[in-house]
Amino acid sequence: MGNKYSSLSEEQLAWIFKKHDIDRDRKLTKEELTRAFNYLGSRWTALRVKEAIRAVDANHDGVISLDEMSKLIVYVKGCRT
Ligand SMILES: [Ca+2]
Ligand SMILES: [Ca+2]
Repeated sequence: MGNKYSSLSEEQLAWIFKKHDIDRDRKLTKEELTRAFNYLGSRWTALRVKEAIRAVDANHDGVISLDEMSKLIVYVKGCRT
């Protein structure tokens, strides 16, 4: 099984995540993150979103802010599926 995310640069991933900030409040909600992961062709999107938020949501407000997004990119690049 390949790693789709690792073939994308950090800049491309940042662009994709920012693009999926639908309401442009500079935060990614669970719903926005779900769309982003779907766009990336992720399997088990709901599970992956849950895990990603748990891994990078430093202040536990349930959304990914811009500074948390840089951690999200590192996290996603480490993903295997
Ligand atoms: Ca948003
Ligand atoms: Ca947060």
